[in-house]
Amino acid sequence: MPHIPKRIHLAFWICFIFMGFGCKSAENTPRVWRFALEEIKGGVQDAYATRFKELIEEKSQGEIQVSIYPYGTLGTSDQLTELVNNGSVHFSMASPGYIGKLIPEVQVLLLHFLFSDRDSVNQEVFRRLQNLSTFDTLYREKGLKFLAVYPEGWMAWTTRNKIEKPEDFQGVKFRVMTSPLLLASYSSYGASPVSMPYAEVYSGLQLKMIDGQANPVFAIEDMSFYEVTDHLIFPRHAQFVTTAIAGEEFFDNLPPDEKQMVEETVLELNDYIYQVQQEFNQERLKRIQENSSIQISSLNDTQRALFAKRYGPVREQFIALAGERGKSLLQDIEALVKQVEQEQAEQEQPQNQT
Ligand code: 6CS
Repeated sequence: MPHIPKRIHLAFWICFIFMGFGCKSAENTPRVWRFALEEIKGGVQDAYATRFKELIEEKSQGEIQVSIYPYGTLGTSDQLTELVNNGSVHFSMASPGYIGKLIPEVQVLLLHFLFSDRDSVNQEVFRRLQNLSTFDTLYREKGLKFLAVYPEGWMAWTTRNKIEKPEDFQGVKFRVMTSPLLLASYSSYGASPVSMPYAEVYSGLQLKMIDGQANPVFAIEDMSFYEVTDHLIFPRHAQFVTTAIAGEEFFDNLPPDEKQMVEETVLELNDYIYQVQQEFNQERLKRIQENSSIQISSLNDTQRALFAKRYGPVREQFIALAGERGKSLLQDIEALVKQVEQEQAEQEQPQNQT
């Protein structure tokens, strides 16, 4: 009888026990890609990952399966990035509000009054931002593969007292994600910003440890923040932006056809997720109105201008945090927004009659 090394005996028994007492060949066993989210089930990130899963499973003809881990199952946003970096998780979302601590330049996506006030312009800007090679370089320096950048909707403030002008922020303990630029942003309005993980915001508001927070409407509904605040204000100062990432080592070791499959899939998701976030934000605003008596208001252009004026010096603070590469990323985005605004304005002009 041939000698069988102990390790192979062990492998056989593990296989026998865990695979239904019949060892499937490795070829027939689907590989699992793990995708972790910073949001709970039913949110925009979940819609993104669910469509990614459907497309990958279809394109790989079931050879690859995608398992989705919603917020709360694996850890905080910072911990998810670590898990992707060490290969325990293959994909995740990495919002600049957190990953900006690790990659300061990406905080450009948190700047207020940077994007257009027009949704059609922003949709096109985000589509083109996808091709900026700067993101790829910056993420690779941290062992991550940048896959996509997309908005999840306009940020709204939920607060105890109404805010209409920067002075109303005086003494307001305002919760932000952990990026230093967000702390600087709300300090510029006179607030007292506090960094806090997403999962603690509801109890923070309820226990009056904080007086307000900013998030897109779908998240305010998902996380029930409207239950513990009195005002929901639309300043249209910024979009909530996130990025989708993979582990660099994992991605680089994929066969070329699978790399291409991932890259094609994220491009296909661009327009899809833009529509989804618009629908989710509209639907959930209705739900909030039906289920609460929260006061809903919007800042007018004059009020927005007062906030924009106060915000001016924060751009310099961003450059101090993010250096030359951050500065040129900012200039690239500003130029892109201007260009798309101009293109769309030209398209809307009535054609000259001949
Ligand atoms: O405020 C936050 O921390 C979170 N907000 C959203 C909409 N997504 C993820 C992030 O963790």
